[in-house]
Amino acid sequence: MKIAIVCYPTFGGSGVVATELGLELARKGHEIHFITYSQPVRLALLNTNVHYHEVNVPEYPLFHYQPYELALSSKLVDMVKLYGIELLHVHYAIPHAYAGYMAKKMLEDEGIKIPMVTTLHGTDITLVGNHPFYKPAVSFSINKSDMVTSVSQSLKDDTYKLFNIKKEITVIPNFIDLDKNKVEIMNSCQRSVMALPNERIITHISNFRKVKRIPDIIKIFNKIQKKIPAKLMMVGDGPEKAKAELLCEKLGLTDKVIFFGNSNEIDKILCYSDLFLLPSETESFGLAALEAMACSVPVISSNSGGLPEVNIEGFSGYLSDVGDIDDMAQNAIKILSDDAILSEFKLNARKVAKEFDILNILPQYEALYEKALNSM
Ligand code: GMT
Repeated sequence: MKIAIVCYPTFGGSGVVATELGLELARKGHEIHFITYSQPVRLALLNTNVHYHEVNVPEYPLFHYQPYELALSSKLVDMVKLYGIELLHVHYAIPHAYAGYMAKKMLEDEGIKIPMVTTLHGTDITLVGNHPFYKPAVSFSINKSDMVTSVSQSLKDDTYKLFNIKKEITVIPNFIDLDKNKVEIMNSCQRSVMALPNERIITHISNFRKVKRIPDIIKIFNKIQKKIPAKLMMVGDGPEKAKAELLCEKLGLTDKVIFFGNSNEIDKILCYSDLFLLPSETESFGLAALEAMACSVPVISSNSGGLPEVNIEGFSGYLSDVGDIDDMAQNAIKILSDDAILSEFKLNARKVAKEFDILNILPQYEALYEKALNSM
């Protein structure tokens, strides 16, 4: 199949999922065209099956806001015609499904029919999309998609609850490539550079937005390190980072907390981590938790959104109510204070991650694409 993938190219989980999906489809022989405003961060090498087309929005003083959706829909039309693309897979209802629908209509005018699959990732439903300014556009874009998927059952339920959706939504969970560089990374694991042998290493990875409850992470760590020698690795960048650095200073934690900024090599940090913290306000899936579990790192998380579908209570980690930092710290200490318990949780985390192996999930997307093509 010739498939166009439209996504946010940044460090967020949706961009990672879209990129890894495209790369795996390309390995299976499909021709993949990434269409976005900059090259997706996890898209390293292009080849005959992997193409990247940049959407440029010409600056013009008349436009107070530059019209990205307009440029994207025109680019989609051009690329579909030039490469004979058969299907659009857009990640996020707004603005991607919105622009995709316009492209479909323009192509229809020229006698070209092309199906559009929309994957919902969360922010377009639970955070931004639910805002009255966007709600009609989100409902419209979902209802006009040929096929709709969501990354968790929780997100599917929320979508039906919050919007007037007439389309069937298929749950296809996020996935992980379990074998990627595993041996090489484990062999070059630099634990001794990061912490003393008796210290546990705790990690958090995100875009440091408010929804991630960054101060909770610092406060949980503060409680843990009073009982167990530990270091905290904070990976990523975003609006809450400066505040987090100040909080660490206030609590006297600066020599125990390392802020890495954005990283393309999170596997190398996760390989020496003992515990992952994700106390988010809401999380449609929690891809970062799955990435940690794939590296045998147990997870202490909130129980919001799709997290209970990924992190299994008392097995791969523990889940607490949003904001319950005492419970999260206690659970972390329970896992970290005993070598045997920690080893068991590490094994379990990897076991759960195996259920989300890309090899199990990819055929579900392929089957959906076939169905979408046959429906035209
Ligand atoms: O979590 C973020 O802030 C980034 C956002 C994104 O669009 O990349 O993540 C959303 O999509 C991910 C991939 O499907 C999910 O794993 C995240 O849970 C979801 N974030 C939220 O629901 C807040």
